[in-house]
Amino acid sequence: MNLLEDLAFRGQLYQVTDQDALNERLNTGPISLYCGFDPTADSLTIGNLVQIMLLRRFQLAGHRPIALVGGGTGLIGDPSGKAQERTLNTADIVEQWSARIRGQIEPFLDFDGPAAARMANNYDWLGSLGAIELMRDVGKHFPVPFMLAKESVSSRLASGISYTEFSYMILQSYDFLELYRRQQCQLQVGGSDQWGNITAGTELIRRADSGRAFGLTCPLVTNADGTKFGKTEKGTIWLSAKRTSPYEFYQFWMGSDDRSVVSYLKTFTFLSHGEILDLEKSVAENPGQREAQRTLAALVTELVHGKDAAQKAERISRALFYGELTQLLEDEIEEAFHDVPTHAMEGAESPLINLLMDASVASSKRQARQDITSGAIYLNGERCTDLDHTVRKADGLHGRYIVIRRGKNKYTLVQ
Ligand code: 485
Repeated sequence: MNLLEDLAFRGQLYQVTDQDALNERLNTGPISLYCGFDPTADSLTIGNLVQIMLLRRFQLAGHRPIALVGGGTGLIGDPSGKAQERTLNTADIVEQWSARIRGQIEPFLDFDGPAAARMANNYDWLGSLGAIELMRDVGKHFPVPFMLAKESVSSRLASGISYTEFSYMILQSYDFLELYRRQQCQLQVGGSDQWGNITAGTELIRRADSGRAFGLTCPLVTNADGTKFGKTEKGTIWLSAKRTSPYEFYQFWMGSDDRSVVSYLKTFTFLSHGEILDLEKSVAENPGQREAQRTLAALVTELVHGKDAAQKAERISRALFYGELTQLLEDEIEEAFHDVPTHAMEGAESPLINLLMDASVASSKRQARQDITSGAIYLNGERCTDLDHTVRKADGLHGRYIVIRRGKNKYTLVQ
């Protein structure tokens, strides 16, 4: 099976400028291709991971990926898919974020060998591009009606768009031309929101250099219920461990819906088609076992955070699931419960009923009693139905933590 067939199996082909011609081109030998990432935050998200994986898939098939960080375009702001004008960030911030993002992409690609990857930063050429040169040599190739017809612009004509964002597509097109000239880059990939910018680039290459280049987009990943992918109640799922801990990251994938998990396996793992089809069968026949979710969570967490972090996340997850909290190390407890309500217990001991009220687990003494007698209260994973129980500091995990669980999954961490 060739690369485009593999991408089709994985649901990664949304639009291609000329699929037959691209297929032919890929069959004649290695191609250089690129994808751009704008530094609009200090970290990429799992949305960007789709294209990082795509670059890697091309590389594994023998092609040469270029990951471009938009140190220049990040100063301007892409209107694609945005309902509102962005606020501009300072040059300092954009430079810092460019370095972070570069560091996040690099581990996924191989920088040696015949299909060695390259990194690029469009500030290197956009930073010194003169206004006269841009408007005279590049602008001439952009008829205004062509620009107005792009979805990214037309959708903003009523609500408002500055000349800055209106011109963004010219810069992205210029990047493509630049990489076409410098590195014989013949293909640009991106998410479906990038189609307008990408085809503006192939058009510029044709007009300016009579050159042939291709564009390919992937569908934007969505949740089964149509909500925005990669967002949880707590926010976006980032690749940076500082923003989304490896355990939260793991839990996000673990929580995938049965209707989506197979498509996530196709998009976010390098599993073979056979392995994916086996997992699809397991979703259909044994959904309760969540084997597909567990495989997905383990593989993506390992890919982004490494083997140790993935195993740790798995251990925390299992310990919570089976209530085996005593098996967790001190830092694992902190990681597992870093976002649950906490309470600092005063003194070395406290009657359980009082503690439940002090820690706001129960709203009244009556409620506390009822929760205890009905068996809804667990201390460090053990059910406690004794109304006279006294919680002692000495019983704490690692001498300092009591994890209270009320009902199925309402946790409070007592220190
Ligand atoms: O020459 C280029 C310069 C910048 C860009 C691309 C080529 C970045 C692009 N304009 C953009 O805004 N991309 C988004 C980003 O950086 O977060 C997202 C896209 C998404 C996917 C991802 O980047 O919204 O579809 O392409 C990699």
